[in-house]
Amino acid sequence: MIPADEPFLRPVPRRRIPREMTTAPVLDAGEPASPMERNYALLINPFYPKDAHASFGKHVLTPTLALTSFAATTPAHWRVAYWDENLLHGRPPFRPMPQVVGITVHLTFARRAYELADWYRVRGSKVILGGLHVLSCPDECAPHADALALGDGVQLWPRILRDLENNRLGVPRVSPVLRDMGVPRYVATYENDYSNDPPPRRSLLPRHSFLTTTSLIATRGCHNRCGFCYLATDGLRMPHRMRHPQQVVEEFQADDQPYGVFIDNNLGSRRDYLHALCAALRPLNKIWSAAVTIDVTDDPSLIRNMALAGCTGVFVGFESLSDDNLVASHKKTPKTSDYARRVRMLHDYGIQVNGSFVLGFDHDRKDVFVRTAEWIEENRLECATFHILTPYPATPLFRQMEAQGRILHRDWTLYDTGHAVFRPKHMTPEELEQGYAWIYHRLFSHASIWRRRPEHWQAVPLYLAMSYLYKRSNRFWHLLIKHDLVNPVWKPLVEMTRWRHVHYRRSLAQRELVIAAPGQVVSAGV
Ligand code: B12
Ligand code: SF4
Repeated sequence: MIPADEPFLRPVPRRRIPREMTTAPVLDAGEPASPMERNYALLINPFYPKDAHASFGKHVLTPTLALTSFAATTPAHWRVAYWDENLLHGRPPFRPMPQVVGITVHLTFARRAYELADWYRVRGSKVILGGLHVLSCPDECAPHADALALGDGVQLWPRILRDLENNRLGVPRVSPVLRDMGVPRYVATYENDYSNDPPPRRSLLPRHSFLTTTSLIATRGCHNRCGFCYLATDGLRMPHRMRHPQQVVEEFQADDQPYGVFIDNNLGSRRDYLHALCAALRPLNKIWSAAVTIDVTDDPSLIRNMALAGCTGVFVGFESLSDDNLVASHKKTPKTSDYARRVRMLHDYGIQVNGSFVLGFDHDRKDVFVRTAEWIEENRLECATFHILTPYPATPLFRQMEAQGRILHRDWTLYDTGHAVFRPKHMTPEELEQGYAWIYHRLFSHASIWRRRPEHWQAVPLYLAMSYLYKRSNRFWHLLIKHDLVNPVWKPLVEMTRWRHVHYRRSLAQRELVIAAPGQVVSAGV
């Protein structure tokens, strides 16, 4: 038993964090413009500061598909380059100057996106901003862009490039465009047939820099509508849409990596689809992980099929262990008293569980941190991810908090789920942050890692290797990222995991219910 007030007894020791993980590379204001290359597009994923409490590994586990998805629609006569500032290779290139710079914007790195946009615009490049934050706060983004992309970039990017080439950026006759404050806004919803989209252009990603370049997305949308989720953002219409399982298989094969990560909001949103996808993935003999809601365990045959198809881990948004919190946030989910049984079912099929928990809901009191940590340890969750409740702008949660006068500020940089940006009901913002720091500290401690070891001793050594690499090696991660060694260092472990899993699947195919877990190395997701 952990004493209920432990999180508040003494502050968690501050972790040393390399400057490169907290501070964006400098953009030299005195740098003159280089000559411009026509038909050259540079796509940028801006820098964001890393949270020292969590693992740096997650930043190179799952490359975002924001840029590669629409890069696939670039006409052949354009050259495209990709720059992720989080790979620690310095600031994005500028010699030659790109004709167009496309930047993806999330609220946590909006400020950096604007700095980059302003820097390139002053030197003659046309800057297009797109992404979640552009959709929720277009007026804020407009002064930093030559055009905004609101919604699905796959539909908008080729139109924008065509208009740009014809010097007609934002001329309504050519594209469905809204003009406002002088900045054209290109608008597209996500209601189209997703299976018509081309595969993302993963070849743009530096292969050595990521644990795997195979981020996959099979479906869009989610059957839930949780009030705190970005899917509840005003203006975001994302009905559930699927790619054909065969398309997913082809993408997985084409990228030629042993491990894939599904970044779908909820791969289990439609169970019949997930059954079909598993049947298609099974012959590949690859391994993968995905985010699902815990109700996938309503259907044990689905869990079995996931395991047979190579699923080694799931990222489950439990969000809270309080039914009251879940009801208040409109999450359709089984009773929390049944979570433990459901976790066990996943474990019985050799599937690791990375639980995601939101802290600071209105029914959370100061004991939430200890209760959550104890539950995670009791149920041996291999991994857990914590988020301070964050009211994203333009969501029902934001409006509610604003109406109640509980929003503390609008410094989006701190809307990173590691800071309290609102006044919680039953504790102070400082206590919420202290509890958040404590729970990560607790879950990354030697004692907690040991407590959560798998029940089957054969799986323990690999579990420990994975846990120590992922959770206790931030200094090591920093060097791996900086020196492009992430993939070479992890590849043998990933291959070993895949090899073990293929053997495990063969024995599972013979049995109805599994007793022994195979002991994976690869963590279950972000
Ligand atoms: C992969 C991922 C990550 C990766 C990579 C992040 C990165 N920026 O490099 C990792 C694991 C590191 C990560 C970390 C975090 N993430 Co994250 N992540 C995702 C995830 C699962 C997939 C993103 C993706 O590829 N989507 C698919 C692409 C195709 O969609 P898209 O980005 O919207 O892009 C489309 C359009 O917006 C548009 N578009 C986008 N950019 C541009 C640019 C131009 C020029 C144009 C024309 C169009 C365009 O075109 C695209 C195609 O239609 C999403 C959830 C999701 N399923 O989207 C969460 C998500 C983006 N993450 C989220 C959060 C909160 C975080 C963290 C803060 C969590 C944490 N506490 O650590 C951190 C911080 C990182 C950060 N500041 O970005 C939230 C963001 C909420 C919000 N309103 O901003 C999301 C939505 C998850 C959620 N359900 O809440 N994340
Ligand atoms: S279940 Fe997850 S993805 Fe779906 S709406 Fe809720 S938080 Fe968003």
